[in-house]
Amino acid sequence: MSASAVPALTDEQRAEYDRDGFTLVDDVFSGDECDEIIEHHERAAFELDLGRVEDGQMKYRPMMHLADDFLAGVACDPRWAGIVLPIVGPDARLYWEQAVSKPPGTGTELPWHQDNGYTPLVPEMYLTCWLSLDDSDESNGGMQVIPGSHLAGTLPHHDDTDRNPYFRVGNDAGPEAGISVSVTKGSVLVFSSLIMHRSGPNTTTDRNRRSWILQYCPADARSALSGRLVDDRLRVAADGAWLSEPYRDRDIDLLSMLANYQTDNS
Ligand SMILES: O=C(O)CCC(=O)C(=O)O
Repeated sequence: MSASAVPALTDEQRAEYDRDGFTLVDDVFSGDECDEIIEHHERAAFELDLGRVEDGQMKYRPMMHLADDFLAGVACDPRWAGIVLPIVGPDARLYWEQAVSKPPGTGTELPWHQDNGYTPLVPEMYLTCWLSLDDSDESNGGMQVIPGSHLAGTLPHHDDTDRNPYFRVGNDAGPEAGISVSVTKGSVLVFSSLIMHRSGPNTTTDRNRRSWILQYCPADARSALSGRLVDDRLRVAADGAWLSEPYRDRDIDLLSMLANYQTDNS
């Protein structure tokens, strides 16, 4: 995948991110690039169907870059530099990535939560880049956010055992507590790990809603649960430079990675 430069966040986008906890960056990847990414997602060896069967389940695929060099390349593409460096700082890692697919008719909703309520770090503020692989809006299960909710810090999350043990809930309010953000194919909703967000059902009969969620954290971030450095994650930036050859400081620790996929604040 050849890199075409994406300008750094504008002053306006940066101010919006600080104030509201999110901003939108249009056209980071082309439609063809998104289709290629989708093809690779669909080859993932590991996937989960989340939600109740009777509601229509969504597909969830975590950490595919560990087994797919193409996806690792996209996750570390220099186009992320202009988004990641101004917010995360000069030394950054790819902390987590996952794909969520909601085909037409998927009734399963992802409840209000903060990303740091699922994959907690110290510092608690890191960056999520939600790449839309289809045009997404409220009708096909697009993203909703509560502007400014990142300012409250990490809130307690509880399991949503009625609907699915994998879901954790940080706010029991209804969808009307937030706003819907439409994101075109190839554009990126950039948001804080502390913003409360959710996604609703795909009520359409003919529009897929697929996303790839990539999270970047400071290079010296630690697991909030073990206290251990997450230096087994790919280092993508050092001293303000985006690295052409990302590296890990130690081998990926899959057990501790999975152990961190929960919170101790329920
Ligand atoms: O893509 C979605 O539907 C929601 C993703 C999300 O909320 C998350 O990854 O934290």
